[in-house]
Amino acid sequence: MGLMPRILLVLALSLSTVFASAQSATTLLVDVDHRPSISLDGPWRIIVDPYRGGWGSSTEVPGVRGYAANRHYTPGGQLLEYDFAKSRVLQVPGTWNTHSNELSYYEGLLWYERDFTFHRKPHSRVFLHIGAANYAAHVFVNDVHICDHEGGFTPFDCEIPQAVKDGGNFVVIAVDNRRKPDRVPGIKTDWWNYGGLTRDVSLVEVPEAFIDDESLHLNADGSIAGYAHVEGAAPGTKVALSIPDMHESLNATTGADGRADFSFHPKDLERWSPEHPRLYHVVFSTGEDRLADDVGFRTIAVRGDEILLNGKPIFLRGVSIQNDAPYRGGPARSDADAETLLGWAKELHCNYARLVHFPHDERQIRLADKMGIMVWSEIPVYWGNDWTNPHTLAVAQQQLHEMIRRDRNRASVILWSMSNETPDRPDRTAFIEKLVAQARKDDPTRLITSAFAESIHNQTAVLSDPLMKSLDVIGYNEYIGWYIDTPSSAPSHHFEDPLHKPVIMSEFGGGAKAGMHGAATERFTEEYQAALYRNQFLMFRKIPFLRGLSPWVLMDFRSPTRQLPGIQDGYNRKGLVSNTGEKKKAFFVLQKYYAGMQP
Ligand code: GCB
Repeated sequence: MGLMPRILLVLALSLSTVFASAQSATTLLVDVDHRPSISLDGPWRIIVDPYRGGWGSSTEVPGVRGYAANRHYTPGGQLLEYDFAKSRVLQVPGTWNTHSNELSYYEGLLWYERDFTFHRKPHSRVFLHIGAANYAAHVFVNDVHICDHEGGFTPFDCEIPQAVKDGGNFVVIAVDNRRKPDRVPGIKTDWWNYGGLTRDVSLVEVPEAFIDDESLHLNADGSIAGYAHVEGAAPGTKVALSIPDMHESLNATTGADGRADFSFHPKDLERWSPEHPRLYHVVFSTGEDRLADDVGFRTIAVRGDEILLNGKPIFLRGVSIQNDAPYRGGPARSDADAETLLGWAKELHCNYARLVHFPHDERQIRLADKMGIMVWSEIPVYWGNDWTNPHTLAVAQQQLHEMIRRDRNRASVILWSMSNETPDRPDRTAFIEKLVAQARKDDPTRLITSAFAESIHNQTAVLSDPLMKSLDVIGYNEYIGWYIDTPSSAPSHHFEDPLHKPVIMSEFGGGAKAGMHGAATERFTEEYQAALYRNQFLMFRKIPFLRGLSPWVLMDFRSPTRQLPGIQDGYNRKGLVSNTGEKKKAFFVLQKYYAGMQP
């Protein structure tokens, strides 16, 4: 066959292939942990695809020779230039960047495939729940394109309408983690861009009418209010709510919007707090569907420059936590990872953690609820973003929406953060103010914040970024003693808060290589880092509106921009603990400081 007929044949085959048009995935299911599901975690087959040939067409739409079809090579069969069944294996959840040296720096397209058996119940709906795929995902079941999703750190659900069969099935997911200016985050970050299906993947089957969203919170007047949203229900559908430990059983009916609203005054409520992280088992039910959750009840508010938990002023004794996994590396994704990270925070006597710079694994937030650690949760609007690009804004808004929807029932979460260290310019301010407005609408019960980069002149910091006026709490990152000035200069610095809002020192710190000792003036020694912390504490005494601290950072984490040989070797070394679990001197300095601050 000549070249021309072959091209025509491929074209004809491509056109004859029928693809359901892919809807963009929207997060639908909340509280998936409390639903029966079929885990698709474990070994998946992968094909690394830097030249993007897996689409099987010149456009990024799957063609007949594309990997989505999951065909198998046979010597006498049709030409095929891939075969998942013969390809290497990668564990899900996980990342390809820690799979092998060859993939350590890989940023691009990679295809995952896995077979599964399924027996569908009558009158059900089936969703593929993906805890997180960094960064863009294109999902196919039995060669039907079921959805696309953008944003690397939040869950999404793709409905599998007809494609799933009784018996054997396969799912192919193309994940693409190229950094691009219009993505969120943009091109430059101080963390590793771990690509892949980084969190759990499961199949969730629900009845035709099911609870896709629910929420309960405590109001300032002592009442509890909330709702369950029933997808696929006619108006007037009954929904029951039961909270056995409160001896509460209530009924409500759905309105035209599918929501059944609840409101009641609990008797003898034990409020959630770090000292007493009480959670109540709550159960919503409607028709054949039942959804349980474990929920704490507390209020969070600001009064002038104070933060009030349950009406009383609090100080946030915290630490910043990146999502790297202790010991193993790669993204944190297991109960053990969450227990180690938050366990160290508890050892430090923390009552708060800043989880940066993107929504962390849901397990960490659920554990924070149980351990009594208040949480700052953030979307990756970070450093430079494409402030005037509507697509970029839409992607940031989607990540904000998905974060709030996933974690809005966690009492531990007190702060939604819109951004970190963004430049003071009008288009940035307009961009983030849109996010603030959305967060207030999606969740009027929490405080809104952002972290700002230091802006210090003549040892004076005036908190005057125009974005600050839209926020409830100001986060300030300062690196006095590391990027600017010397550690011992800290106490002579002066802070002004013209807006009279509560301020959290959302970052401060310096690098130290675990086990490296020397003079307190020698950078990267444990002694330098410890001295830096001691000097910061002297400075904090003179900031009357300071309401919390989250030093940078709990544990050393991988970052491609940290290249000092023998010291950094690809890690940001500002951890209080090394990535292999060694506690540095500054860990104990902070521990003692926080011990002295406990109520
Ligand atoms: C910052 C950033 C954080 C960096 C840190 C550092 O201000 O918010 O993402 O990792 O400084 O180590 O420089």
